[in-house]
Order: sequence, then C-alpha cells, then structure tokens
Amino acid sequence: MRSTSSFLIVANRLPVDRVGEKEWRRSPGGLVTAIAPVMQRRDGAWLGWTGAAGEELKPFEDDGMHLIPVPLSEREVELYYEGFSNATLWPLYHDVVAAPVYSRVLWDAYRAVNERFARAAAEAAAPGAVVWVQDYQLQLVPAILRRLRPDLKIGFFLHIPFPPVELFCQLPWRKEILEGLLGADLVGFQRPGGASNFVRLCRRLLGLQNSRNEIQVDGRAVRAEAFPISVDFGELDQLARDQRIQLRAKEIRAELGDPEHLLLGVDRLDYTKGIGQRLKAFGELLADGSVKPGEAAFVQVATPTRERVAEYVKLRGDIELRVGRINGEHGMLGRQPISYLHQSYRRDELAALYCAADVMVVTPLRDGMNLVAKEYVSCRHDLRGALVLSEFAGAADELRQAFLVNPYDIAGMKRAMLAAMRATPHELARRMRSLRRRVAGHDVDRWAGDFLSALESPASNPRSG
Ligand code: ADQ
Repeated sequence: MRSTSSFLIVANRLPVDRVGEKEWRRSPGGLVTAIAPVMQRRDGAWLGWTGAAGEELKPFEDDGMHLIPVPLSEREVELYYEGFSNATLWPLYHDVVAAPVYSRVLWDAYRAVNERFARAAAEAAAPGAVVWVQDYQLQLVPAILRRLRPDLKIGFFLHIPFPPVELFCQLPWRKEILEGLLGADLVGFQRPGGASNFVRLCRRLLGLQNSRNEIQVDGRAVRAEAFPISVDFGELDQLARDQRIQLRAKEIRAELGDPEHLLLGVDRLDYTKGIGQRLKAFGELLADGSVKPGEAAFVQVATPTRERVAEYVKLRGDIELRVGRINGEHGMLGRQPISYLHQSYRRDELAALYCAADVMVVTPLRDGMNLVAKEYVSCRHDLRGALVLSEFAGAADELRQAFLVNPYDIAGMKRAMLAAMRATPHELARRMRSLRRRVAGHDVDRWAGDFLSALESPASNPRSG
C-alpha cells in the first residue's frame, strides 16, 4: 500500500457507509456524489471519519478509492460534529433560520478535531501534493496544514452559503475562522455572493488588502471565487432513459391512484429545506378548493439526518404533525393527499420518482446549491415536468427557467404550484429544454475541473471572478 498521495481529499466523512461487518457502500449525499468520480480518475486518497464513534481503522481500499480514516471519540462527535458544526455553524451560515449555539466547549472540540485532520493530511500528502479540503466542518484545516506543510497546494470548498458580514460577525471566533480559511491558496464558494462576503470580512475584520477577488496575506495571494457545484448529468440522463426506471415511474403513479398532478419533495429532513412551508402551501390549496381531493398527490421523501441535534428532533415532530393534519382533513379511505416517507432511497428509485413527478418542489429557506433540483432536471429528457425552486437556493442563479418562489411567501408558493400544475406542455418543454441545457453544460465534472485547474494555475494569473 502506498505511503503518501499526490492528490488528497479531506472531508468530515469518508465517502462510504458500512454495510455489515466488513463491507462498505458508497454513501448518498451531495458531497460524495460530486467528488467520488474525480477521486477515482486521479487515483487519489480520501481522508475522513468513518461515521462510527471511537473506531480506529487502518487505511483501506474500497470502490477504487484509497481511504484514510480519521478517528472521532463519542464526545467529539457530540461537541465537534453535532455541536459546533451542526448547532453553531450550520444555522449561522443559513441565515440563522434556527438560533446558533455559541459555546466555548464546542469551539475547543472543533479546534482540536481540525488539528487532528490537518496532521493526518500532512502525513498522507506527498511533496508538493494538491490537497482539497471540504466544507464547514474543517475551516481551520487549511491554515494548520500550511503551517505543517508549506510545500502543498491547498484548496478549500464551502458547500453551504457563506453568510453576510452582519451575520458572520455574531460568531465569537470569527477571526479564527477567517484565518483558518486563508491558509488555502483558493477558497471556493457556491455563489459569487459568498466569495464577496468572504473578501469583505477579511478586509473588515483582519484589515487585509485585496484587489478584486485576490486577498494579500503574509506575502501570499489567496483567491476567493464561485464554483457552483453540479450533478453527473450524463449518468442521470441515461439512468432515466432505462426501461426499468420508466416502468417503475408508471408503477409509482399507479400506486398513488394515477393522480392528475404528482408533486414531489426530496430532501434531508433539515429545517433549512422549507419542507413545512411547502406542505402548508399544498394543504391550503386543498383547503381552499384550488385543488380537488384526488386531483393531486404530494410525495415527500425526507431522509433522516442529524437525529441527535435538538432542532432536528423538533422538526421531525412538526412535519409529522402537519402531514397528519392535512391527511386527516383531506384524505379519503385508502387515499392520502400526502405520502410522507422518512427514509433514505436508492438512486434508481429516486430517479423513478423524479420521472414520475409532474412538479418537483424545492423550496429551501437557504441552500448552498441544492443538487435535487439539478438531478430532477437531468432526469427529464421527456421535457415534461416543472421545477418549483426557491430563489434562496444557489441553484436559482443558474436555473432561471424554473418557477421561482420565495418560500416565506405562502400565497406566492401556492400561485407557483398552481402555475406549474396548469402550464401547457409547450411551456413546460420550453422551460425544461433551457434548464437541461444549463445543467448539461455545467455538470459535476466541469465543477471539479474548474476548481482544480484554478487551484493548479499560478496565482499570478488568476481567473476572473
Ligand atoms: P445537502 O444539504 O445534503 O447538501 P442537496 O444538494 O440537495 O443537499 O443534496 C442532497 C443529496 O442527497 C442529493 O444528491 C439527493 O439525491 C440525496 N438525497 C436526498 N434525499 C434522499 C433520500 N431520501 N434518499 C437518498 N438520497 C437522497 C449540501 C448543501 C447543498 C449542496 C450540496 C453539495 O447543503 O446546498 O448542493 O451540499 O455541495
């Protein structure tokens, strides 16, 4: 087994989940779906936690990838992962839609775990290697790694939004986070707004000079730039054309009683995703008679996630209550208007759902990108299907031909859902053609390729932001 790698991904989680004692399976979720193919092509190594507290494993190979586990104790999972990452940073970076917890104990754990990841990366990287650090759990890694290994090329990509100055300034450790990120040569964001928030904060809080998207720090230039992440359009397009998927899509519709309109939501069960708001809008459409019982069915798939964080426990209860109320009021024997599935789905079953749905409802209150919107578009070679999309998802920058909504505006969402249900086939095809063109031309390969070539190009020749 090799000792060091010239290309390294550093992420909170390894890209695999355990099945049984010794077997692993590639895990679902945005980050993994996006990077695994790049990893395999470049024969690199991936460093991250296995997902089991207290587990210490040696590096291993799986699915064509070299995987290097970083251990986390039970207490670190609670303080660094559930705590600082998901109860402090996650809500703060998503417009404080839930109140962030600010606690020095959580911060200390975050710092300690970031230090461990950086040390493990420093050991695994070959001289002059390219190291690509991922996401909000590891924002201190770039600076620690640079201190240990100044020879490395270090990139960082933030998958979630980077908040405006006014919100970020709440964080008691705001300077430390900025300094952590500045250890990278290139800091990537989903939207141009994230990059400019970062540059502005470096100027304001650290007094650093910049020219456009390039910040001067310790005689180095750090670039901040947007790289909107995407999906594997070709793979999804092909999957959706598969006869079995098409048959399954028909079957799903039949199982739901062949409604005239099938609406679909697919999300992690997260309070940023606006699931309650969209169900409320749908419930009101039934209540005010705009949609007749039996005319439309709503399928909401909500993957369990972060189940030990208090806000998520509360959210689950709230959503289940809302679904129960709407079904209780508008259901008939053997037929419910909302099918709510608190489960994870296989990729082919998800593709069949996308093919079956007339209206895909993606209404986050704030979202870095939202891959579900792009997956839906990739599956609709038939040019049917409408996408209702929140203007607060990063994807809204690109998917301009969606039915764009403000998820806080319930009346507006009702109008958009109705417009999507009533649009003519001609209009749907016009919109879907344009959406597909965008995603096909800006797929996940392009995202990773753009980021890595910007990282590997000399700093004196920056790409324009
Ligand atoms: P997420 O918040 O997880 O990602 P999203 O971009 O929608 O959100 O990705 C979710 C992924 O999980 C999709 O690939 C989807 O197919 C899959 N998924 C969702 N529900 C599922 C289910 N029930 N069963 C199986 N798979 C399911 C974070 C950021 C996003 C950003 C991504 C990538 O919050 O804004 O787009 O990272 O950068």
